[in-house]
Amino acid sequence: MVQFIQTSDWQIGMKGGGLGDAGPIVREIRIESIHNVLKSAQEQKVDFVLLCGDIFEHNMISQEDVKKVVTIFNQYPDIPIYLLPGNHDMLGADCVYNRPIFQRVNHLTILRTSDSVKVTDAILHPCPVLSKFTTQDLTGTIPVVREVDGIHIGVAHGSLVGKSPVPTWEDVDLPIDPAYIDRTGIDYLALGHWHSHRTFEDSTGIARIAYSGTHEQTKYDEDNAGHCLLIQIDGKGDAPKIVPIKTGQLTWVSREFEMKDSSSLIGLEKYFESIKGIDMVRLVLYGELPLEFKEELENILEFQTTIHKNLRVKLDSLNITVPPQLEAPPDFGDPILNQTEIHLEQLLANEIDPRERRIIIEALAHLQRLGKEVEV
Ligand SMILES: [Mn+2]
Repeated sequence: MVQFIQTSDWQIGMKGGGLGDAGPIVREIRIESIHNVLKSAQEQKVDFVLLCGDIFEHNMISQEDVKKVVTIFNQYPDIPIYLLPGNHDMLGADCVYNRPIFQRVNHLTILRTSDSVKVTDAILHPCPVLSKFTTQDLTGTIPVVREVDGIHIGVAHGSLVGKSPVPTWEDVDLPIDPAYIDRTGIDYLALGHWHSHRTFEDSTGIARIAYSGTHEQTKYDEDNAGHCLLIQIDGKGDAPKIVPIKTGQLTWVSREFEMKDSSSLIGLEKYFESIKGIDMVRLVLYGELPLEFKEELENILEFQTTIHKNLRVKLDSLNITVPPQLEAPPDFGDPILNQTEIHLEQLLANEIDPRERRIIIEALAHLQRLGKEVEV
């Protein structure tokens, strides 16, 4: 019997581009959540932990971040760790794992070659990434082991060809043939690279391939991220037991919200009330909102930035409509303001690009506000 924790894609040192002020918070939490992975290993008393690549975001990672990760490894000295480099922390002259600090971690083994490694009742078959642009099947080095004793586990980092839910780069990048299980007779293939947890069956319908996904979600469009896997295989040929364990701390939500009129603001506030515990919020507002409610919308959104760690709002598809009173310009009692008003109205009448229109409408709104102040 063999029992282990599978994890991958920690992407330590990730910039978190587009997350604004939350970038540094997300970076620190990614490091903290490593504890959730290794604590699970400790609690479950597993034989080892398997890291399936992209532990670091890149090989030029700061030594400070490296030391943070090694410090955590050292807090779990009884757990053997087997680490397969991926495409972000790829093997080569500048590989992060060439740094001397890693040679001193006694319970850490870097899987640098495709030589098999025996660990308790299991035989690991590592498939290290040697080129980011490889078109050859990464698992091609795994021997046929159908008649060989022991529980055989392939360890790789790449994309199962044809299994990506959407046809994206993930489908062709670092290819892995899903039929390899059937060809080689290995018991299980542990994969990294995709950030979502996924399992795949062999030709007999037994799930023998799994991505753990990243231990802590990295961006808005990932689903089922933030886990490690507890894998148990009782004996050669037995169906692996694959149990996801939650390790991620941050909660994410991404949603589109339609604005119809001013009552939509009440709906928006209710929605925010329902997601107040969520850390990371991405909102796409679309539809129409009368100009006079734009400031209230801005106030709502500004307040929400104090509730969530990150609030990203896209307003490109929201059409701010001009109320009738703007079309009949008021007399500001000031010739320059009046002239500006007429000029902006003319610009608006001739402009069809919605983005440009929004800028002109905003200018008109500011002008009206300014006009009122002048009156006072
Ligand atoms: Mn990768």
